[in-house]
Amino acid sequence: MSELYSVRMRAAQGGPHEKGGHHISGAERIVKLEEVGVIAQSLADRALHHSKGTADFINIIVDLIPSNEIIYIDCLEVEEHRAKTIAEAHQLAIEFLQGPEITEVAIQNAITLLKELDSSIRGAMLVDATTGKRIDVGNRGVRVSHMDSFDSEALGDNDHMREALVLASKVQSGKGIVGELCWSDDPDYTVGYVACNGIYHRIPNMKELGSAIGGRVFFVRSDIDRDSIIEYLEKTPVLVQRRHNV
Ligand code: PML
Ligand code: MG
Repeated sequence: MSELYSVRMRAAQGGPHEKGGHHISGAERIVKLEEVGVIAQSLADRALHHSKGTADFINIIVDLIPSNEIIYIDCLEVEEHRAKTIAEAHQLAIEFLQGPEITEVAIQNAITLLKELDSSIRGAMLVDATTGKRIDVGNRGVRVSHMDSFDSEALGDNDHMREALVLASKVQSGKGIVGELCWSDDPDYTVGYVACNGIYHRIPNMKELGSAIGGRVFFVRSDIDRDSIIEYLEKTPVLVQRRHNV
């Protein structure tokens, strides 16, 4: 196989994120050398034509991934659900997540943390699955990165879902992570999901149409090695492989 490159984009409005800019978009791919230019262009276009506004800061990083560092993991199975209201959607999320590993208190805290964000954070919050306490340090959140799927067309033609499914599969493969809750920060996109026990539960109406407040919570065991899980999620290159029933 020819060499692979990670191409990562993050975009903000009002300057760079680290100087107070407001997060607009982030996305990434792992591609062959000859695809790098086209992919970088399409990621820049995405940041310049986004429902959250036009980015005035776009950072695109390209770097080589040594093939011996890549880990191959299975894609989660997808289950589609129906919910007519936000209350119904959140009730479903609670039912899917709750179990021996994740307490109702932790889930309620996670929902509150997501609802009470005053603007979307680019990274995900880590929450203790027993106590519900947030355990990541600072406000940046954990930025899951270095992932893609070469089966991505088979994962569907909805960009939101395809990228979320790849990310959720990487997250669930992390040692000590037992679940995830997510809804989008894109104002025109209200579908969210819950990932746990090898399943990606897609749930409509997870938030108000028009709201730009969204994000992710990862539920983790109390004895997790926080630094090494963050290192895995942010740095280890992962390719997600589709299982036959996805
Ligand atoms: C995001 O846009 O950042 C989150 C996307 C959630 C995707 C849910 C789905 O459609 O499956
Ligand atoms: Mg978004």
